[in-house]
Amino acid sequence: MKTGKRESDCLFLGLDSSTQGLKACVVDHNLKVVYEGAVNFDAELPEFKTEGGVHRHPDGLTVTSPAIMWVAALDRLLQKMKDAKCPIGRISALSGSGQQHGSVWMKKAARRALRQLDARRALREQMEGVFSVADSPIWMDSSTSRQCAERERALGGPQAVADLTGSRAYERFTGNQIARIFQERPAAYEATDRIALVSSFVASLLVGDYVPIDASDGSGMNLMDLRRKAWDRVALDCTAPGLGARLGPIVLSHAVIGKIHGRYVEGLGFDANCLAVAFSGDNPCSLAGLRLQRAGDIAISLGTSDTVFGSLAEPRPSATEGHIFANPVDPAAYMAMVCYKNGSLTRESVRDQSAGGAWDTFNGLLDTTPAGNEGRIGFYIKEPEITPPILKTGTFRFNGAGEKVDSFPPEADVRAVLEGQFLSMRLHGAHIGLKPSSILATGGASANRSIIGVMANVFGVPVYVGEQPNSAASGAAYRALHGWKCADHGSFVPFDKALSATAPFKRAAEPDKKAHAVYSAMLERYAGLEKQVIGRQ
Ligand code: ADP
Ligand code: XUL
Repeated sequence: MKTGKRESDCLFLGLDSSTQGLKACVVDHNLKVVYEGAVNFDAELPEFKTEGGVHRHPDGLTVTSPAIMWVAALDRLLQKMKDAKCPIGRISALSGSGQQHGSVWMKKAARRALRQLDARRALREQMEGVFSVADSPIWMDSSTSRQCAERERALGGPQAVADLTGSRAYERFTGNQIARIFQERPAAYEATDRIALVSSFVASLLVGDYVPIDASDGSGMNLMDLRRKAWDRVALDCTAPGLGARLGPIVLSHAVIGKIHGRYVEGLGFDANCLAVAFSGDNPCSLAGLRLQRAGDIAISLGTSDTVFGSLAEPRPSATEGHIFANPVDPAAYMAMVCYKNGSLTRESVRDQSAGGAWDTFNGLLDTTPAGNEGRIGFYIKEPEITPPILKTGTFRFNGAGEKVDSFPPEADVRAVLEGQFLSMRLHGAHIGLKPSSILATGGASANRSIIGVMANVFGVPVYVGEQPNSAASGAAYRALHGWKCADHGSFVPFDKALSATAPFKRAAEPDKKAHAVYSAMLERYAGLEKQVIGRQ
């Protein structure tokens, strides 16, 4: 399909429906950012009463977000773009990113509503009542241990599930969430016509129809055969009956999935020919945004979740940790990742308790303590953890002699939370082949140079940052450009060829050799204490 347009006239939009908010990034053909905007769920849509974008349920394990909140946020963000005079009419292609694993449950009425979207009425009003499950389970949920055990039994054990789908069964992975809803709310399952991921759902709102799930975000479900990029029949059947029809097809991540719906042409001035490229997960989109292609190029994202990831030619899925996903920009490649639930929100809670709620104070306290924290090591498990799996929450502190203690001085807590997080990333990342020669840091906390400094020292490599800390939204915009180029060319164009401009990253932290040696010596002790904490559950 020839688009018939000059690239230099075109703009590309990336959306990122993340845990705490919805963001937009528009770039030109040189990847120069021409617009950025955001809607924060807690602050700007207070009627949904979320904290950090989510509802935590009393069982301590179930975490959901209202699907209609994501709908309301999209209208609000698009209006902001219009009000800011973003040149919407020049956007030739759009794509998006979504928090991974979350599921959106739609009744038959949803498809009708999507197809008939009307520019004169709020999106929210038109989508109200079309969900069979109004509160979407999201990635922070850890309530499906039973369903995970059932999946591993049905498919031949954790290694077999990992070999097939790229990951052993994980509580937050969509297939296990679907199994729980089928078991506990059969009527809701029965009433469901389509189950989308957060990414494909937001795409549906823009295209005005159901759209396929992309292979990269689809890898986070425990349902897809990673190598064939197709649903696995046995994995579907052990989840719920009639699931294949409810999930719809899988496409490659650079595929064009449709054009923008007339509602947005009429109401906001989008070009009727604006293409929609398959939406994907936030981590895959960040991989695209950071343009990680070579082994040893590793990214660490410090967002609501913390993740460590990189590109990989040959997948070696692990029965104990980490994930392998289809690569979002290269159909022949993969990506490896480890994910932590105790990321920014856990750092924030230490900041609030020890530093009066201010990052400047937090950074100041960090500077008063030496690398290695005089042997103190802490595990701050505010949320049930994924890596390693620690479902019991609490703070576990050890002094230099390895004895458990009840408290640290505030400055030691500040250092311990950061050192613990980065030591864990170094330890577990290495287990799945993520050994950095340099690190690209992204996500909200990557704006903090003190935090980045500890990262550089723990890993002993330089850390780079991009122009804007949100690589998921810019990555989605780059993927829009990539998909548009492939469509224009009529066949696959390598990502690095499609993106001619060089990556705008700057060196933000250098490792200090002495500090790095301290951390290398600490790693074994850290691993031993981690085993103790896991053993206490
Ligand atoms: P999401 O995963 O929802 O996309 P972001 O990547 O936008 O999240 O990151 C949001 C987080 O960034 C906030 O929860 C906040 O703790 C963190 N953050 C923002 N600025 C700083 C800072 N200067 N120092 C440390 N953390 C920060
Ligand atoms: C990845 C994961 C999180 C979410 C939210 O497996 O659970 O990183 O994608 O960012």
